[in-house]
Amino acid sequence: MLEHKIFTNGFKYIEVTNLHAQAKIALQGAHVFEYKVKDKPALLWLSSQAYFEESKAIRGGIPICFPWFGKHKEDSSLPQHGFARTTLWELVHEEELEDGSTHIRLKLSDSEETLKVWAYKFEVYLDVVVGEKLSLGLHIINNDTKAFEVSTALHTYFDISHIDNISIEGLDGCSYYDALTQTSHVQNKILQINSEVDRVYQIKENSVRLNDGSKQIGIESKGSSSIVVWNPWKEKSMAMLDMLDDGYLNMVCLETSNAREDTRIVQPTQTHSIEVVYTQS
Ligand code: TA6
Repeated sequence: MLEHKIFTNGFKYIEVTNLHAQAKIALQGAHVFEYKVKDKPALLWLSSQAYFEESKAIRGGIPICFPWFGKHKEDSSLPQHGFARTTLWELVHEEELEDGSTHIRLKLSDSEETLKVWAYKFEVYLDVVVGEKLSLGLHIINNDTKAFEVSTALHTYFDISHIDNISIEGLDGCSYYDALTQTSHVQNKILQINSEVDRVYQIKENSVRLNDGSKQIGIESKGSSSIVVWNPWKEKSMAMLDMLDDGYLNMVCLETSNAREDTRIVQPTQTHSIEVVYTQS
């Protein structure tokens, strides 16, 4: 079942409820901000202080970074992580699948506003399948006559029991760029987090696992060979108005991306897709 809902300030979202799970997706940003499989804990972390307001990014869930990840390369006055997460998308398809999952498709295309900050004609579709697993596919189509460069991320915030309890597997031997020190390194063991982390890993296999005590989250990706790991730690949490001071203790971002060396060029008429499937056990 799919319901169109609206907060009192007019902010619109879709609520999906089916045999397997429940999810909430904001039309602004095509932003999945809740997903919960029946009888399992919530997969996504959502800040209790998150803004659900026009033109503001939601702190938590799955922000979509497009057409650039992080700061704009040439113009730092442009919005961090691009405009997709603060722009209204359109729901173009909804379907109940045979296995009881729900497929939702949202669309964003160039407009007078986007052309002012990114001079390309494009269409982007986000396919979301809400089922026992959560799948996302971001399909970027170049409708322009010139090639464009994109860096993207599915900037997923995972809900965790405590930052001290987690480990991240699948990064061993991978090179990473540390955005805090602006230096490059190689990961040489399972990653555990005990201070601020902001890294872009170039991954070797499209499979990463987040262990949280007895809970495990599998992250299987396609069309991506980079993953961003982020936890703001205490000082930066305190500086963010849309996050509690100790919010960092219960979240970690593992972001299937096309970042840094994994930035992509999309030729006219071509499509680039980046996909991820999250499983919980
Ligand atoms: O993905 C990590 C990162 O780029 C960090 O540098 C950090 O600033 C974070 O994203 C959140 O960005 P935001 O613009 O949502 O505050």
